[in-house]
Amino acid sequence: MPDIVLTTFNARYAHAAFGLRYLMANLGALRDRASMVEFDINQRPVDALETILSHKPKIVGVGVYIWNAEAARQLVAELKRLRPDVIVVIGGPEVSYEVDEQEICRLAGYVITGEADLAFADLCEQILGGRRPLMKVIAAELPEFAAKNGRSIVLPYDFYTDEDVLHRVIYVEASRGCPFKCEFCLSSLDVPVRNVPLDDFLGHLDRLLERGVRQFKFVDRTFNLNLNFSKAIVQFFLDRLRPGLFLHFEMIPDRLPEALRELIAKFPPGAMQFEVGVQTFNPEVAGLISRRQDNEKLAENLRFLREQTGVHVHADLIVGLPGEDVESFAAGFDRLVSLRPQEIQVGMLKRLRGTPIVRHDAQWSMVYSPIAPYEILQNKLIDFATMQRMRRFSRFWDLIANSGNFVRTTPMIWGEKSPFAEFLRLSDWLFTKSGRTHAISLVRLAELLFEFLTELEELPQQAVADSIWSDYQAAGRSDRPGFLAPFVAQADTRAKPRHDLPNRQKRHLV
Ligand code: B12
Ligand code: SF4
Repeated sequence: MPDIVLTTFNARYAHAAFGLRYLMANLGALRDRASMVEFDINQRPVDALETILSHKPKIVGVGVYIWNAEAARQLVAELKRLRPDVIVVIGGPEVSYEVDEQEICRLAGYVITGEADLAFADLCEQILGGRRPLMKVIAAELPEFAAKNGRSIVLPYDFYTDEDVLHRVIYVEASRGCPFKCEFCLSSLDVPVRNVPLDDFLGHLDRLLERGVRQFKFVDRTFNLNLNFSKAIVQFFLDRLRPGLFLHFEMIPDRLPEALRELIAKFPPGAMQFEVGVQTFNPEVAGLISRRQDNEKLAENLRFLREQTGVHVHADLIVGLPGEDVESFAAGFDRLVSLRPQEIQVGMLKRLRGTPIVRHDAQWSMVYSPIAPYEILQNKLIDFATMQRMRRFSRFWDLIANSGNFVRTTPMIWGEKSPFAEFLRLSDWLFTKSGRTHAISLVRLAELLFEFLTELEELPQQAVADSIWSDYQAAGRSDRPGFLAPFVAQADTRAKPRHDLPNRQKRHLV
């Protein structure tokens, strides 16, 4: 029976807990006395507790994040009721700030703030050695990847199990930290950027490839910060191109030097995905939230990616930033649509614990939900009712445009007009019609889209039907929906889908 159980609730089963694997890998001599049990937020905390207690642990370490704040609180509360003798150690971004304000921190025996790769091992050693520290809140010293003196972080990749390799996203990390200071982001509080030891890291990537991993998600905040480093990693994969290889990177959008461009352009369509944080195109708003961004360079880079590479671009915009009204957001959205990223994530601003965005609360009358993920409810420029419309806009954009289910039909929604204005009109209409933003089947959505485009936008029925039918088949379906029967033949003209890519990306490719 292990003395230490490390646990967390992931956002979904497919997301493995990378942080816990770091903690396991760095337990040193205690590694054999520890085990890791993971859950996802769709599982009941009480059932998770039963599994955890069946291991009869002395110490339970819980990873607390914005997506599991409530589940983790319940787990710890019930655990302490049942087994007050078990020592609970919590850590993770959600409990690294505002510690005094959180019930889970009051309930836990210890809270380790920051990067606990080494600090968790030290604490366990003290506790199990009968030397319990008096201080409840422990600020982890910044661990190093290649320390000249003292301990270095051990990379955790051997802790991905065969089940992880088969069924889950494999997270990898080439660097930690971010040099930028965007006030809404937790990474703005991070300390200097540190690279992992390259050779060791590439050796691990090689072994993961050998074990069958094809999809790698880099969690680096700014993958393209250090050119030589990012080039070496991209070149590594280029030398090992194989069917199904899929690499996800988060990029700073205004930095794509020629040398990196050349390498990226060599990857086949769909093999790379870039998450590009645009957030706002309004320079005054960007200034207010301390975000440095060259909009012209960003646009040029996006154009390059879309015109000269097969990269799948996922770009982010935020609704509700201080100083940004709907008109300004609309202008930014339209500008982004014209740059043709495959996906635009319209994210609602969140007040993450510890982030300096709160300095705008009074001046811009920011009102956030007190419940995780702490989304904006209204501000001085966008009232609650309008914010709700924007939330629905975001959801419907995800269902229709980002999903890749309506690649050809989506641009018909605005034609020559403003994509924002027309999509907002559709979003308002869809909500009036269906009364919901979730649990709408694809066929129903296609039918509603047909009705909107032909009756409200007055587009020719045949053209809209052809477009929807072609999108429907491109998504790999052949059952002709009833509402299309008067317009299209039952013929199966499905394109052969690529089986080696994630679904959404695959649909955008067809
Ligand atoms: C992967 C990821 C996700 C995955 C989920 C992963 C999972 N396992 O379920 C997905 C994509 C679903 C996701 C979603 C979101 N995410 Co996210 N995500 C990440 C990301 C990119 C990587 C996390 C990671 O593995 N990091 C590497 C490891 C080594 O670091 P770590 O996890 O922080 O672990 C260290 C410490 O936290 C600590 N620690 C961790 N566990 C434990 C346990 C114990 C016992 C102890 C002592 C210490 C400890 O020690 C670890 C080692 O140093 C981070 C950014 C980043 N690079 O960290 C954001 C991040 C965690 N996400 C964040 C946010 C805001 C979100 C979203 C709200 C974003 C959005 N716009 O919707 C959503 C939440 C959705 C929801 N349902 O509410 C914030 C964190 C906010 C918070 N307080 O938790 C981060 C930090 C991004 C940021 N810069 O702001 N995310
Ligand atoms: S938004 Fe991106 S660039 Fe800005 S602080 Fe966060 S990780 Fe860094």
